[in-house]
Parts: sequence; structure tokens; C-alpha cells
Amino acid sequence: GKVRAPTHIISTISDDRGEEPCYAGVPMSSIVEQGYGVGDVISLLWFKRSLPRYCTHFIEICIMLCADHGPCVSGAHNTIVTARAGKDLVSSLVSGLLTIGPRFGGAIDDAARYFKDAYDRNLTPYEFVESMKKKGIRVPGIGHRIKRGDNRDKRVELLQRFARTHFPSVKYMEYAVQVETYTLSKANNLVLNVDGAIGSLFLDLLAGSGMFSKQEIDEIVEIGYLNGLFVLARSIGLIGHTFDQKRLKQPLYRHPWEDVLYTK
Ligand code: Q5B
Repeated sequence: GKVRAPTHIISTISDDRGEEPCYAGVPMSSIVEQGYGVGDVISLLWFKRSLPRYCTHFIEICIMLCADHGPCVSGAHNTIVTARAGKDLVSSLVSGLLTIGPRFGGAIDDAARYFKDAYDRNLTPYEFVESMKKKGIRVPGIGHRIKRGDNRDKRVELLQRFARTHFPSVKYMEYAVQVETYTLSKANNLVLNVDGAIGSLFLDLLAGSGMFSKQEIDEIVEIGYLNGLFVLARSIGLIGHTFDQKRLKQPLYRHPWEDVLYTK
């Protein structure tokens, strides 16, 4: 047979060599003609399989809910400042994206990792939270700058309502809610936040859909796919903030002296 030189790249998610591009083996004409949505495309390109409609709908809800959260959050602030410095769309976008991390928007993977580990080891919420405290680690997915026990995050409620109606099991989410009940007894700002809700519910999606083996779930959680949902979603809002500033012809941003504590 033919001897082929070793390749320098291996790729398994898409193929552009034929008449039409394919995502995980599904041709573009099927994607368009069969009415696939962005959740289906994410399923194909990230998870390499077609997921049931309730799963792809859930993914789409995550994307819509996380697309923006106003101009005051870290990402939007960076993007606005960058756009006002006259920079281009990509620079303004990545400047905002670079703020996504363990405190802002990028706690989904760690929330999934810690909630899964604690639930699977049968830790009570008390044991889990107090063991995190001993290690000096803030519980990922818990806490918010403006949301409180008496001013819950509507996005979290919407995700929970959808999952309770459509998911076969919400055991990880219910565990996260029990953790929240305990953290709220300590301080009113320690609510289950949008990262924690998505992290715990994605565990339920992976475990309850029957579409993933245990080994695959462990790999997804270990590699950390889920912050990708926030990155993807928030890009929509950050691009919007860039256009907004350009449209409004906003001048170079300079922070007011009065708002800085100059001290030695
Ligand atoms: N304490 C989010 O903190 C925030 C604790 C905790 C135990 C915790 C904090 C945190 C984990 C990371 C996380 C995602 C930094 C948040 C998001 C998207 C967003 C954003 C938006 C959007 C807020 C006061 C006291 C201290 C702390 C203790 C706080 N969190 N203890 N576990 N998790 N969470 N991030 O308000 O005794 O006084 O020292 O790191 O899940 O990013 O809208 O803004 O869509 O854009 O700055 O929703 O919770 O509170 O730092 O003053 O802490 O609470 O140890 O105790 P804050 P701090 P003490 S969702």
C-alpha cells in the first residue's frame, strides 16, 4: 500500500476537504437543512457527538444568559477602556476576555471539579465548605459582588427551573444548592452564582444524558471544557460593548484622580 509521511497535526473534529465542510462527520447541508442550532454545533465541535435537544437547548440558554452582564463587570470594563483607546475590535475583545478567570466568569470548571469531587465522596456541605476553608480556597461557584441571599441571580433561577423540568437528574445541582444554603448561613453574599449553577448543572447533563462514559466525564472535567461556555457567550457582549463605544464616539478613558487613593 501507499506509504504516507508522518503528519504533524492530528485533528478529529472537522474536515474541510470534501464538497462541503463537516463537523464531527455531519455535513454542513444537514446542519443547515435540519435546523441545527448553535447548541448542536457546540455539541459536534466540542463533544464530537449529537446531544439530545434538551442538552443543546441548555447549552444555548447558558450562552444567552452569559452573553452580557452590563458595562461594570471586569470584562466589559476592559473592553470599553480598550475601545476608547482607539483600538480595533479584536484588541478590544481580547482585552475583555483576558479578565475571565477564577474570580470572574472562569470559575465554572473549578466549580464542576470541586462539586463533583465533594458529591462523589459523600461530603456533607459542611464538610466540603469547611475543608475548603482550611485549605484557604474560596468555593468556586459561590459568592457574588452584587447578588445576595435576598437578591438572587435570576439567571441561576432560570437555569435551575429549566433543568428541574427537562433533566433526568439534577443531583449535582441539588448538592450545590445545599452548599449554598450552608454558605448563606455564614454570609449573605455567598450565593450560588452563575458559574456554580452552570458547573453543577453541566455535571448533571454529562451524568444524566447517557451520552458520556464515566471516563469521558472525568476527562471533560479534568481538561476543563466549561469555562469555554462563558468565554464564548461573553464574547457576544464584549463585541457589543466595542461597537457601542465606537458608535458613541467615546473619547480616551482616563480614570479620575479623585477615585484613586494616592498613598505612600
Ligand atoms: N468569600 C465572586 O467576592 C467573588 C467566597 C468566600 C468562601 C467563596 C467571590 C469569589 C468564587 C469565584 C467565583 C464567579 C470574587 C462569580 C461572575 C460572572 C458575573 C460577574 C458580575 C457576570 C466576590 C468577602 C468575604 C471574605 C471572603 C468570603 C467570598 N467568596 N468564602 N467561598 N466563594 N467566588 N466567581 O464580593 O472573612 O471577610 O475574609 O471569589 O465563583 O464572575 O456580574 O459581577 O455575569 O459578569 O469581592 O456574574 O465570591 O467578596 O472578596 O470581599 O469576600 O466572603 O473570604 O471573607 P467579593 P470579598 P472574610 S460570577
